[in-house]
Amino acid sequence: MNASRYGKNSMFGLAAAVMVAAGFGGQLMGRFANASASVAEESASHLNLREVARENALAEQMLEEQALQPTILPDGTKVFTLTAQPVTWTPYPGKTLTMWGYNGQVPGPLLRLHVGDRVEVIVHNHLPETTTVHWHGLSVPNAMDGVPNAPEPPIPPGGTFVYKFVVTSEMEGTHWYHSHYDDDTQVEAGLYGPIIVESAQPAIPNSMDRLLVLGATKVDGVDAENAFFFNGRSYPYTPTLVVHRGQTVRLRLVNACAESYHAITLDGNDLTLLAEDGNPLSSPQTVSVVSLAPSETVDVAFTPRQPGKFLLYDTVASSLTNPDDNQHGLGGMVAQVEVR
Ligand SMILES: [Cu+2]
Repeated sequence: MNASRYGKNSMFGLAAAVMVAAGFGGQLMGRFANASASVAEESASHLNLREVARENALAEQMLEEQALQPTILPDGTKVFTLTAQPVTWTPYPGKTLTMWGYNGQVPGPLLRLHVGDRVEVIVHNHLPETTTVHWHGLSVPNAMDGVPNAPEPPIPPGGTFVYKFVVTSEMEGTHWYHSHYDDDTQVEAGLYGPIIVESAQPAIPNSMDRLLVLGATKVDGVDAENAFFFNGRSYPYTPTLVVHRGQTVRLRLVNACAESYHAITLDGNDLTLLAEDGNPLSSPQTVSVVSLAPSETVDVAFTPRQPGKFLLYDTVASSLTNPDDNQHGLGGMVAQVEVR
């Protein structure tokens, strides 16, 4: 449990609830008490399974690029609401963490924007710490880019700030948002989410768009990132990408890890690099591995020719295990691509 890392005393109640949900409470009661403990344990694990199913569904929706719906004001302004708050999160079997997320999920919801949009993002801070939101890759006005006291003060616990900007054509492509207050700690806690600014460029024929946000956190009190996510999930909880033979997938990858580089490959398929940090390449390159520095985004395309199940994964071996998980050999940044 790394709950204390992201919270103060008020979080311990939540951490205890998490332990019960994960079955720890049942184990303790079983050791010291009576038969009713097994009932408690069973209902706790059911609760946990439901919660895992909810988290897996959120990762699937993000893979399919389902976005947060804005409220549209009479003048056309799109208003999104993000609430930063603690969230219990089970990224892989047997590991329940207290993380910090937007709107109860890690990563925060996808924001889909269009050139010309007038955007307001209402950010409520329900965390025990100050926070801000930075719009990575979007050149928004200085007062709106979420750098604490440059010039706007950060959002205190219990506070709200409304970020306002207009989407310009230079913002097209794959980007992301994240906390810009105590960045490393708050981003690793889960305060990040993807942004897609729709491109005016024509879509690839017979294609589908998919999105994977790479994330990492520290569990068990270590100093370096040691748990790795696609869309907030570690293998085997990562979502499966289903595609038909001959269909082109435009896959957007966002490296929201505060510290770690990743190098993504897909067995049985080459990847064609289309864009970096939202900027289309004038001559797309075909590679077997695509590297992402911290904060970098890339768009790649692939067109599978043979049916089967293939692994999409980070070739950095340290990202492929789950701390404390002795049952599954493979973990972390691995997802299945199923070609039908
Ligand atoms: Cu940034």
